[in-house]
Amino acid sequence: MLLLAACAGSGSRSGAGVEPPNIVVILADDLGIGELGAWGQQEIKTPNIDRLARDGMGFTEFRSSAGVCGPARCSLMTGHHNGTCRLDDNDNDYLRPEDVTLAERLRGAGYATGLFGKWGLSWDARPESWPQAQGFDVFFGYRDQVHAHNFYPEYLIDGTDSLRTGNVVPKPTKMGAGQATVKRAYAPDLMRDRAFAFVRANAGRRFFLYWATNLPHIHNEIARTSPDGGYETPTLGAYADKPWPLPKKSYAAQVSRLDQDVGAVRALLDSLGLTRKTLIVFLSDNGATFLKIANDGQSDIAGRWFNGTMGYRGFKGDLYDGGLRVPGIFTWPGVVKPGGNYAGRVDFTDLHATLTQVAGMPAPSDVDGRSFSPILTGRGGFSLRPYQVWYSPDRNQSAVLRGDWKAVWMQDTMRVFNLAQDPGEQRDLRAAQPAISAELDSIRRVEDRRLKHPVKPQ
Ligand SMILES: [Ca+2]
Repeated sequence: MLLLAACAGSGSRSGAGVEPPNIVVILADDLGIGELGAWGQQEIKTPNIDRLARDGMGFTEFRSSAGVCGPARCSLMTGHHNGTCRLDDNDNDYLRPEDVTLAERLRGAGYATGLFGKWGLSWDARPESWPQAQGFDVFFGYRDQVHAHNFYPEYLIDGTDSLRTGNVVPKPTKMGAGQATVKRAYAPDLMRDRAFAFVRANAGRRFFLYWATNLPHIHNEIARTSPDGGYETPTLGAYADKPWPLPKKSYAAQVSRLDQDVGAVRALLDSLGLTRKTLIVFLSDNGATFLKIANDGQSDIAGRWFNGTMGYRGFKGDLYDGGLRVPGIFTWPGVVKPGGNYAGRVDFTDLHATLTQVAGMPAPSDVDGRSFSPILTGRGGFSLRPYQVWYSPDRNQSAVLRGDWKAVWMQDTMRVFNLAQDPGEQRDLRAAQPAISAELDSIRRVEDRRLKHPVKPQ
């Protein structure tokens, strides 16, 4: 890092001298950072993701841009923080033609672009917000995030059409969610097959694979009634004989299934000779879930089963770090140094600029995020954002992080924490640190004036 710091300001085209790679973004859904062996997990086995981390760089201060999936994905795609994104909460808006997505930037640089899995940034009545209108050549999966709760849906979206799966959902709820009584096809299998076909078809040119799996998300609608507690998995695998309640076994099996998919895509890239030509990014969209599972034998919060938040405060949906801290792994053999860690603070907001620059283009200046591509390539200068900011109007929360100081507003109560001394955000120092509190408050007021969806006066 000293070397990089010395180079800071020496130029923005960090990609110069490095052939732009294929880009594979694997985005897990509600996976807790503590549920990976690479972050200390002992009970769930994730050997492939752990190996991916060893072969590349793990970020120790990677955060989502939101506590829930829609605004996180919006920041990833458009490079704005979740207060200035088109969506600042799930489904409260949809992408417009004037929104420039990462897929559009990469397609402009000659990449084939494919999305497999969950989109979550459109309304069905607004085709201009669908993946094909937002930069993706190929799309297969769920356009709607509620549809993606169902791992055995009756249909998946195939381009602008739909594919019948053979599953039977007798009482479908919103957007094809509901519980299947006939389970013929597991959506993660179908999406993996299509993702791999996309890689094979584009092996001879540069491609961007956005693999936004719904693993290991819970099936919200049946979470409180189904014997499996809502985690839909075709096999319990290595966990079948564990002395755990069924939903806990099912959840572990889902995480391991995700891990197998990561191993499988690496094997595919190896077989095609693309390993050194491909950057793999592994992320989760938000922290471990807050849901209590009725049939877990103890009715505990699922995100606690495997210490999914690693002791950070809160869960998915919160702007405390339990909702925001996610794994960030960047692996590009021959370019990204293996086994490295990076402790700088970045979040999903920075991915659009970073991956645009990795693809050989100048980092865009019309976004909130900053490129950290030089951290990956070791070339060029960079500077991180001076502060990070989060909003969640649905939950009446916001947060600002600057240096080691983080302010969290919940229901208009401001609390201030020093993350270096108190990573669990337990000791409110607002009264003890009036100058710092005032500075954080002034940052939020500046960002309040930029909000895409201004907060209504109370
Ligand atoms: Ca999620």
